[in-house]
Amino acid sequence: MDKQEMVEQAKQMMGLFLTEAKQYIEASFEKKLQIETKSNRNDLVTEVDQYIESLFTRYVKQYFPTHRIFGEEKAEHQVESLDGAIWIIDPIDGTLNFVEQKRDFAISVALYLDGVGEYGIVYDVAKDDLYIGEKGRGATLNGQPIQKVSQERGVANSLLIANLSAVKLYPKLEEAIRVSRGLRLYGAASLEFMAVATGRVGAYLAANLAPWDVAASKIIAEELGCVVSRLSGEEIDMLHKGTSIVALPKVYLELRNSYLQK
Ligand code: 2AM
Ligand code: CA
Repeated sequence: MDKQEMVEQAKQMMGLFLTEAKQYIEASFEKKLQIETKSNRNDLVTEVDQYIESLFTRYVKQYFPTHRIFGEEKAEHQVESLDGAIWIIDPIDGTLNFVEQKRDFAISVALYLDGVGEYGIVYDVAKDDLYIGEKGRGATLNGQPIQKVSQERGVANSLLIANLSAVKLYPKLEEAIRVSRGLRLYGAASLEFMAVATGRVGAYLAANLAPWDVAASKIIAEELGCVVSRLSGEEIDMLHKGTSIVALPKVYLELRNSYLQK
Protein backbone atom coordinates (compact mmCIF):
# COMPACT_ATOMS: atom_id res chain seq x y z
CA MET A 1 0.00 0.00 0.00
CA ASP A 2 1.49 3.41 -0.88
CA LYS A 3 1.39 6.35 1.53
CA GLN A 4 -1.54 8.11 -0.08
CA GLU A 5 -3.64 4.94 -0.10
CA MET A 6 -2.81 4.42 3.55
CA VAL A 7 -3.91 7.95 4.44
CA GLU A 8 -7.15 7.53 2.47
CA GLN A 9 -7.92 4.33 4.40
CA ALA A 10 -6.96 6.05 7.63
CA LYS A 11 -9.54 8.76 6.94
CA GLN A 12 -12.25 6.18 6.36
CA MET A 13 -11.38 4.39 9.59
CA MET A 14 -11.23 7.68 11.50
CA GLY A 15 -14.73 8.68 10.42
CA LEU A 16 -16.20 5.47 11.82
CA PHE A 17 -14.08 5.60 14.98
CA LEU A 18 -14.95 9.22 15.79
CA THR A 19 -18.68 8.69 15.28
CA GLU A 20 -18.63 5.76 17.69
CA ALA A 21 -16.37 7.58 20.16
CA LYS A 22 -18.61 10.65 20.23
CA GLN A 23 -21.71 8.53 20.91
CA TYR A 24 -19.97 6.74 23.77
CA ILE A 25 -18.72 9.99 25.31
CA GLU A 26 -22.13 11.67 25.09
CA ALA A 27 -23.79 8.63 26.69
CA SER A 28 -21.19 8.76 29.49
CA PHE A 29 -22.36 12.28 30.40
CA GLU A 30 -25.58 10.70 31.66
CA LYS A 31 -23.75 8.27 33.97
CA LYS A 32 -21.62 8.61 37.08
CA LEU A 33 -17.99 8.25 36.01
CA GLN A 34 -15.47 5.95 37.65
CA ILE A 35 -12.47 8.20 38.19
CA GLU A 36 -9.01 7.01 39.21
CA THR A 37 -5.91 9.07 39.89
CA LYS A 38 -2.55 8.32 38.25
CA SER A 39 0.69 10.19 39.07
CA ASN A 40 -0.99 12.80 41.32
CA ARG A 41 -4.44 13.86 42.55
CA ASN A 42 -5.09 15.93 39.41
CA ASP A 43 -3.78 13.34 36.94
CA LEU A 44 -7.01 11.47 36.21
CA VAL A 45 -8.22 8.60 34.14
CA THR A 46 -11.79 7.43 33.66
CA GLU A 47 -13.26 4.34 32.09
CA VAL A 48 -14.07 6.59 29.13
CA ASP A 49 -10.38 7.28 28.40
CA GLN A 50 -9.70 3.56 28.54
CA TYR A 51 -12.71 2.60 26.45
CA ILE A 52 -11.93 5.11 23.69
CA GLU A 53 -8.35 3.88 23.40
CA SER A 54 -9.44 0.24 23.27
CA LEU A 55 -12.08 1.12 20.65
CA PHE A 56 -9.37 2.78 18.56
CA THR A 57 -7.09 -0.23 19.00
CA ARG A 58 -9.83 -2.49 17.63
CA TYR A 59 -10.18 -0.29 14.55
CA VAL A 60 -6.43 -0.25 13.86
CA LYS A 61 -6.19 -4.02 14.26
CA GLN A 62 -8.93 -4.42 11.68
CA TYR A 63 -7.71 -1.83 9.15
CA PHE A 64 -3.94 -1.92 9.67
CA PRO A 65 -3.00 -5.16 11.48
CA THR A 66 0.76 -4.55 11.15
CA HIS A 67 0.75 -1.02 12.62
CA ARG A 68 1.86 -0.31 16.18
CA ILE A 69 -0.14 1.80 18.65
CA PHE A 70 1.39 4.15 21.19
CA GLY A 71 -1.21 5.57 23.55
CA GLU A 72 -1.68 7.17 26.94
CA GLU A 73 -3.88 4.44 28.41
CA LYS A 74 -3.22 0.68 28.35
CA ALA A 75 -0.79 1.23 25.48
CA GLU A 76 -0.86 -1.68 23.09
CA HIS A 77 2.86 -1.47 22.40
CA GLN A 78 5.96 -0.35 24.24
CA VAL A 79 7.48 1.97 21.70
CA GLU A 80 11.24 2.35 21.77
CA SER A 81 11.79 3.43 18.18
CA LEU A 82 9.70 5.24 15.60
CA ASP A 83 10.48 2.83 12.76
CA GLY A 84 7.56 1.82 10.58
CA ALA A 85 3.94 2.85 11.01
CA ILE A 86 2.86 4.02 14.47
CA TRP A 87 -0.44 5.45 15.66
CA ILE A 88 -0.07 7.85 18.60
CA ILE A 89 -3.32 8.42 20.49
CA ASP A 90 -4.53 10.40 23.45
CA PRO A 91 -8.11 9.13 23.81
CA ILE A 92 -9.08 12.09 25.99
CA ASP A 93 -6.74 15.09 26.13
CA GLY A 94 -7.88 17.35 28.95
CA THR A 95 -9.34 14.65 31.19
CA LEU A 96 -9.77 17.11 34.06
CA ASN A 97 -11.91 19.34 31.81
CA PHE A 98 -13.86 16.28 30.68
CA VAL A 99 -14.60 15.35 34.29
CA GLU A 100 -15.20 18.84 35.70
CA GLN A 101 -16.80 20.67 32.79
CA LYS A 102 -17.79 18.21 30.04
CA ARG A 103 -16.14 20.55 27.52
CA ASP A 104 -12.71 21.65 26.33
CA PHE A 105 -11.35 18.14 25.88
CA ALA A 106 -10.34 16.39 22.68
CA ILE A 107 -9.47 13.11 21.03
CA SER A 108 -6.03 13.36 19.47
CA VAL A 109 -4.71 10.79 16.98
CA ALA A 110 -1.71 10.83 14.65
CA LEU A 111 -0.11 8.48 12.15
CA TYR A 112 3.70 8.58 12.02
CA LEU A 113 5.66 6.74 9.31
CA ASP A 114 9.34 6.23 10.15
CA GLY A 115 9.16 9.15 12.58
CA VAL A 116 7.44 11.56 10.18
CA GLY A 117 3.95 12.81 11.09
CA GLU A 118 1.78 12.15 8.04
CA TYR A 119 -1.78 12.49 9.28
CA GLY A 120 -3.22 13.97 12.45
CA ILE A 121 -6.65 14.73 13.83
CA VAL A 122 -7.78 16.70 16.87
CA TYR A 123 -11.48 16.34 17.63
CA ASP A 124 -13.07 18.79 20.06
CA VAL A 125 -15.94 16.53 21.06
CA ALA A 126 -18.20 19.03 22.85
CA LYS A 127 -17.96 21.59 20.03
CA ASP A 128 -18.00 18.87 17.33
CA ASP A 129 -14.97 20.56 15.72
CA LEU A 130 -12.68 18.27 13.74
CA TYR A 131 -9.20 19.53 12.83
CA ILE A 132 -7.26 17.44 10.29
CA GLY A 133 -3.71 17.88 9.05
CA GLU A 134 -1.99 15.96 6.27
CA LYS A 135 1.70 16.43 5.69
CA GLY A 136 2.24 18.62 2.61
CA ARG A 137 -1.50 19.05 2.01
CA GLY A 138 -2.54 21.66 4.58
CA ALA A 139 -5.15 21.43 7.30
CA THR A 140 -8.92 21.67 7.57
CA LEU A 141 -11.51 22.46 10.21
CA ASN A 142 -14.81 20.63 9.64
CA GLY A 143 -13.81 20.09 6.02
CA GLN A 144 -12.91 23.72 5.27
CA PRO A 145 -9.28 24.64 4.59
CA ILE A 146 -7.69 26.65 7.43
CA GLN A 147 -5.72 29.75 6.43
CA LYS A 148 -2.00 29.85 7.16
CA VAL A 149 -1.00 31.90 10.20
CA SER A 150 0.32 35.47 10.06
CA GLN A 151 4.02 36.04 9.38
CA GLU A 152 3.87 39.57 10.79
CA ARG A 153 2.11 39.23 14.10
CA GLY A 154 4.48 39.48 17.09
CA VAL A 155 4.19 39.09 20.87
CA ALA A 156 2.86 42.61 21.43
CA ASN A 157 -0.17 41.87 19.21
CA SER A 158 -0.86 38.35 20.51
CA LEU A 159 -2.56 36.50 23.31
CA LEU A 160 -0.30 33.88 24.91
CA ILE A 161 -0.99 30.55 26.60
CA ALA A 162 1.60 29.34 29.11
CA ASN A 163 1.41 27.00 32.05
CA LEU A 164 2.91 28.01 35.37
CA SER A 165 5.61 25.34 35.20
CA ALA A 166 6.87 26.80 31.91
CA VAL A 167 7.08 30.26 33.50
CA LYS A 168 8.95 28.76 36.46
CA LEU A 169 11.47 27.16 34.10
CA TYR A 170 11.91 30.38 32.11
CA PRO A 171 11.12 33.30 34.47
CA LYS A 172 11.56 35.91 31.72
CA LEU A 173 8.28 34.62 30.24
CA GLU A 174 6.53 36.74 32.86
CA GLU A 175 7.77 39.82 31.00
CA ALA A 176 6.62 38.32 27.66
CA ILE A 177 3.15 37.86 29.13
CA ARG A 178 3.19 41.47 30.35
CA VAL A 179 4.02 42.87 26.90
CA SER A 180 1.55 40.55 25.13
CA ARG A 181 -2.20 41.13 24.88
CA GLY A 182 -2.77 38.79 27.83
CA LEU A 183 -2.70 35.23 29.13
CA ARG A 184 -5.21 32.44 28.45
CA LEU A 185 -5.23 28.80 29.61
CA TYR A 186 -7.67 26.08 28.48
CA GLY A 187 -6.21 22.91 30.02
CA ALA A 188 -6.06 20.63 26.99
CA ALA A 189 -2.77 20.74 25.11
CA SER A 190 -4.23 19.76 21.74
CA LEU A 191 -6.87 22.51 21.88
CA GLU A 192 -4.22 24.98 22.96
CA PHE A 193 -2.17 23.98 19.90
CA MET A 194 -5.30 24.49 17.75
CA ALA A 195 -5.79 27.99 19.20
CA VAL A 196 -2.32 28.88 17.85
CA ALA A 197 -2.71 26.92 14.60
CA THR A 198 -5.90 28.83 13.75
CA GLY A 199 -4.23 32.15 14.58
CA ARG A 200 -6.35 33.02 17.62
CA VAL A 201 -3.35 32.95 19.96
CA GLY A 202 0.34 33.79 19.34
CA ALA A 203 1.98 30.95 21.26
CA TYR A 204 1.43 28.09 23.69
CA LEU A 205 4.25 27.17 26.05
CA ALA A 206 4.16 24.08 28.29
CA ALA A 207 6.65 22.42 30.59
CA ASN A 208 5.71 18.78 30.56
CA LEU A 209 3.84 17.21 27.68
CA ALA A 210 3.84 13.63 26.49
CA PRO A 211 4.15 12.53 22.84
CA TRP A 212 0.39 11.76 22.66
CA ASP A 213 -0.41 15.31 23.88
CA VAL A 214 1.35 16.86 20.85
CA ALA A 215 1.70 14.22 18.09
CA ALA A 216 -1.39 15.14 16.05
CA SER A 217 -1.37 18.85 16.91
CA LYS A 218 2.21 19.28 15.71
CA ILE A 219 1.31 18.01 12.22
CA ILE A 220 -1.68 20.36 11.97
CA ALA A 221 0.17 23.39 13.39
CA GLU A 222 3.18 22.93 11.10
CA GLU A 223 0.95 22.60 8.04
CA LEU A 224 -0.44 26.04 8.92
CA GLY A 225 2.98 27.66 9.21
CA CYS A 226 3.50 27.53 12.98
CA VAL A 227 6.86 26.68 14.52
CA VAL A 228 6.96 23.80 17.02
CA SER A 229 9.89 22.77 19.24
CA ARG A 230 11.03 22.16 22.81
CA LEU A 231 11.32 25.39 24.85
CA SER A 232 15.10 25.01 24.40
CA GLY A 233 14.67 25.17 20.60
CA GLU A 234 15.43 21.48 20.10
CA GLU A 235 13.15 19.31 17.96
CA ILE A 236 10.41 17.40 19.76
CA ASP A 237 10.89 13.65 19.44
CA MET A 238 7.83 11.44 19.76
CA LEU A 239 9.37 9.02 22.26
CA HIS A 240 9.83 11.21 25.33
CA LYS A 241 7.98 13.67 27.51
CA GLY A 242 9.28 17.22 27.66
CA THR A 243 8.66 20.92 27.22
CA SER A 244 7.02 22.34 24.13
CA ILE A 245 6.23 25.56 22.31
CA VAL A 246 4.02 26.16 19.29
CA ALA A 247 4.00 29.71 17.97
CA LEU A 248 3.41 31.98 15.01
CA PRO A 249 6.79 32.42 13.26
CA LYS A 250 7.50 35.97 14.46
CA VAL A 251 6.24 35.29 17.97
CA TYR A 252 8.51 32.23 18.05
CA LEU A 253 11.59 34.28 17.14
CA GLU A 254 10.81 36.99 19.66
CA LEU A 255 10.20 34.48 22.45
CA ARG A 256 13.32 32.46 21.64
CA ASN A 257 15.56 35.53 21.30
CA SER A 258 14.35 37.57 24.27
CA TYR A 259 12.38 35.48 26.76
CA LEU A 260 13.43 31.82 26.53
CA GLN A 261 16.87 32.44 27.96
CA LYS A 262 17.62 31.44 31.53
P1 2AM B 1 -4.30 14.86 29.77
O1 2AM B 1 -5.58 15.51 30.09
O2 2AM B 1 -4.37 13.90 28.64
O3 2AM B 1 -3.60 14.30 30.98
C1 2AM B 1 -3.12 20.41 30.69
O4 2AM B 1 -3.05 19.89 31.94
C2 2AM B 1 -2.54 19.51 29.63
O5 2AM B 1 -1.37 18.82 30.08
C3 2AM B 1 -3.49 18.43 29.16
O6 2AM B 1 -3.31 18.31 27.77
C4 2AM B 1 -3.04 17.19 29.90
O7 2AM B 1 -3.31 16.01 29.19
C5 2AM B 1 -1.56 17.43 29.96
N1 2AM B 1 -0.96 16.78 31.14
C6 2AM B 1 -1.40 16.86 32.40
N2 2AM B 1 -0.61 16.15 33.24
C7 2AM B 1 0.37 15.62 32.46
C8 2AM B 1 1.49 14.79 32.72
N3 2AM B 1 1.79 14.37 33.94
N4 2AM B 1 2.27 14.45 31.68
C9 2AM B 1 1.98 14.87 30.44
N5 2AM B 1 0.94 15.65 30.13
C10 2AM B 1 0.13 16.03 31.12
CA1 CA C 1 -5.23 11.86 28.15
